[in-house]
Amino acid sequence: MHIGIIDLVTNSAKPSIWGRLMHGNFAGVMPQAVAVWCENQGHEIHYVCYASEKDLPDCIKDFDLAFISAFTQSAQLAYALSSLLRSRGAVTAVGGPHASSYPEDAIKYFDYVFGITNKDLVLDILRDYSPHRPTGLYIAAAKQPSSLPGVQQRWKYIKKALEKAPLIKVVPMLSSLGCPYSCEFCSDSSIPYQSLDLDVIKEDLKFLLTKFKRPVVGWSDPNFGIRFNDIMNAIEEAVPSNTNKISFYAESSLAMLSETNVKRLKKNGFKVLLPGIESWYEMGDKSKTGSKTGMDKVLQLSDQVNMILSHVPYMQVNFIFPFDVDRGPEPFELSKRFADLAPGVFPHYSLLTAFGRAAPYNLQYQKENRIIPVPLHTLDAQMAMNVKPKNYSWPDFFNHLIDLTEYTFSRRAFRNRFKANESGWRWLNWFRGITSQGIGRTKRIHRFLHRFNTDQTFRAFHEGETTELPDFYINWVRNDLGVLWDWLPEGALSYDPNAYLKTRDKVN
Ligand code: B12
Ligand code: SF4
Repeated sequence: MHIGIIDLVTNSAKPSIWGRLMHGNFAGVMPQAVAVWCENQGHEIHYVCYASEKDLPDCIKDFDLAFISAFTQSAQLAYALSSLLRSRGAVTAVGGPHASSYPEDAIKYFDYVFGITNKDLVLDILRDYSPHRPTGLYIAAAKQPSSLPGVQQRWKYIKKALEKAPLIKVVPMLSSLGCPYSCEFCSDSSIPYQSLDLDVIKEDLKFLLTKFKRPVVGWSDPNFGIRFNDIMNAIEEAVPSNTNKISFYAESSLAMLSETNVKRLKKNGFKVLLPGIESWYEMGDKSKTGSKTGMDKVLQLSDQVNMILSHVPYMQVNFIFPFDVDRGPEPFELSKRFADLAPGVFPHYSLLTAFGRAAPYNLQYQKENRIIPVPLHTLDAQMAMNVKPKNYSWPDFFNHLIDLTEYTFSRRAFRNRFKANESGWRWLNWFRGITSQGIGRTKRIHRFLHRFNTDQTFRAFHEGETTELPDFYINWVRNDLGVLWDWLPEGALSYDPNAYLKTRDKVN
């Protein structure tokens, strides 16, 4: 068979400067793993990392079967692409965060929708890939795969994706799946933690040293380093310590980042750490702050983060607003104090988003009738938000967010960050700060807030008084889809925001 594997790493036909430089580094491990599994069965594979509209001609081939990998923010792009590929005779399948979060919507536009996926599930489809229309088939394995193809096996696909990353090339690797913590908003809160084969990881690291002078590896683990000593021993066996031959990036929890562990990370070439604080009032277990909340938590974590930054040159810390415990200006003011006390960190603010059935807690929001059906495409956790805040009016919330973002991307904050960072890294923070990751985002949120204040229908939609989609959202999707807008199936901008509550475990 001629099989297409398309990884949608953006949802935009024309991405920002940051996106143009970085999108090639956002390619997922799973689409590449699926490519390896199909190739090993003797099929002809065409892998595409879709990073902008320029890649579209590469996606439109005469496939027998096409797998599309999509985050929810790429849902409409995936639906449009599926309808275009189906018109050329392909059977289509979707996998990735969107398929796991909104399977009941995705089955309207794909023949197959993959939840948790392993090799057997993919091979089953290769044996019988008959079309399922108008309603697709949702399929999911009982548990996460126990192994996945390593870098050597995925190499030709990794190489192809990295052609889209002109500046820094980050190779995606995984050392574990799932997580032992259970943060209410997270898709991994109910997925048990498991390590992947350390021997494969060692071989992969040695292999990478033959491919790049100084490889950069980004660990895609939901929470890297849970079995800290095991993974460090494996890295040390493959790459001699203190040589900085490979640079590593990882998302891990602060609970794991004690000074002893951080020193070992430094020795092994870890350059970028991205822990989540998420909330000043909750999730104390993963930051080892226990029952400490508010300013006590700010003081403890700013100390810890400064300690980490004295060993590892770059840190982004992730926050989510507004949790149901958040109320008034305090959570935002606490984040400002944190920025003052830990000026070297790049703060990343995500908006509370209930991605369909991704996390069990989403049922609660659905029960409370608080989910607003903003188009899936706009769910990037950056500007549009689909959970009605519990203790804020919409304008109130966005005013607080703007105030915080302006504070942490003010001239003063830029200066402080610049001074607190190591030489080369300070420019990365400066650059991120002036793009859509910092000041650029503030401007966009301002425009968004302006709508709440001036457009009655926009406000009514967010208050749940009407389900009629404001033109603002329609235009947003149309602009981003580019020429694929014409292929978006009718009705594909709307969906049932409470489908999880209605169907629970059943999708088909
Ligand atoms: C690593 C990671 C990233 C990396 C790498 C992304 C990538 N391309 O894989 C980076 C940093 C680039 C990233 C970026 C973003 N991320 Co992210 N990220 C994660 C993280 C931490 C781990 C995901 C992972 O790789 N797990 C390992 C894989 C093997 O397991 P899995 O995800 O469970 O996948 C299983 C199935 O879904 C299936 N599957 C997965 N992909 C595919 C593909 C095919 C073809 C098939 C058949 C099956 C299949 O098989 C897997 C094994 O069972 C999760 C959080 C988490 N705790 O899971 C968030 C998460 C996936 N990210 C999320 C978001 C929102 C984003 C951003 C929008 C953030 C932002 N505002 O910029 C961007 C979007 C980037 C994009 N490509 O569009 C959300 C997605 C929710 C959703 N429904 O869309 C998550 C779930 C976090 C959350 N809020 O809960 N992310
Ligand atoms: S620690 Fe991270 S990966 Fe684990 S459940 Fe919490 S947010 Fe998810």
